[in-house]
Amino acid sequence: MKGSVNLLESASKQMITNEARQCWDEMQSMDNIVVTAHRSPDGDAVGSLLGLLNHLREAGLNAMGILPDRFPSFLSWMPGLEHVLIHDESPQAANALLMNADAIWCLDFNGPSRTGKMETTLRNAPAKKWVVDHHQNPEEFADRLFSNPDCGSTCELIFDLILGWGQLDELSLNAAKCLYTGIMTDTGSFRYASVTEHTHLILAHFLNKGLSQAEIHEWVFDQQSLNRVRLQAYAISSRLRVWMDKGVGMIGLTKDDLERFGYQAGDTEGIVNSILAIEGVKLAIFAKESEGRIKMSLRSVGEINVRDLASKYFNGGGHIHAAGGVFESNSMEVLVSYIEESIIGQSH
Ligand SMILES: [Mn+2]
Repeated sequence: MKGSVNLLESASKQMITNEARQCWDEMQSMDNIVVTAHRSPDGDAVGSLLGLLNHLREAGLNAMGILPDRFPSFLSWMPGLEHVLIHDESPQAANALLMNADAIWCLDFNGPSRTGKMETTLRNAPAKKWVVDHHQNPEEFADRLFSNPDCGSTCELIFDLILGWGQLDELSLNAAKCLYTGIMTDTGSFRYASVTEHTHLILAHFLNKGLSQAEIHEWVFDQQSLNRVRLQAYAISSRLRVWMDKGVGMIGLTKDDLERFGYQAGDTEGIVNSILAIEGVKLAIFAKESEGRIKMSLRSVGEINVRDLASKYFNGGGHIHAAGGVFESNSMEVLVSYIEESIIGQSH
């Protein structure tokens, strides 16, 4: 039997380096620090942003958060959101913050294009750019890149960063709640293969600090609007197609479907995983009409690499088992034909 692992020894090595420590030292003489994350932010994006932001502000640093667009309402309980600007809603103020920043932490994304309309300002900002991320193939735009595609969440990497700074005692319960949330949502509540002993050591540390995991699960999963629950049920009962012999399942929601259930950001989260829960389905495709195009979300189990499928067919990318992209049409029928000709036509 292997011996028990230690929190520091099992941490992601790239987070425990002199280079990572230098970020902390350099921040001490900085006037303006910005922490940002990707557009359509999920639990890991908002969790890592707020985990780091709370920690920096509690240490007396002048740090602000910027999200490209609004976070889903099931994350609105998270501490520190009052220090986060939404770029879509106040572009001038957000752009001014970016252009005046001394350092910009770029969390949970592997290239500036993942920040949508914020991309140009992010590229042009003279600040030092420090990336912490777990997506494959990071683009070379950062002054410092802390990337570990084997890690289950960016929140885990932020925990390791703070661990490497020697500041676990200073990590507050508020910051811990944010980091816990991202680890939870990016690992399907700690079930994916990316979860390690180290992940559980982090969770143990949080619980030891007094974090109530039952509360967080309830806030994230059990506060859904009636519309959202109805939309998710409708998606499964009326919009699911399965090519059982190919092990492929797909749900496509049109603009009309979304409007019928008063769609809010985050309402379709999790639908793609419920497709994968069907016995025999190895590839799940979720499609959602948005602004004249169709946004694609792909999940797989086993050998199927959805990052490759997303980049080949939907101009996208992501992880091996979770990826996304775009289909340049607003017709679900056209999309279904395209999928049948391309992906379904192939043998998996
Ligand atoms: Mn993530």
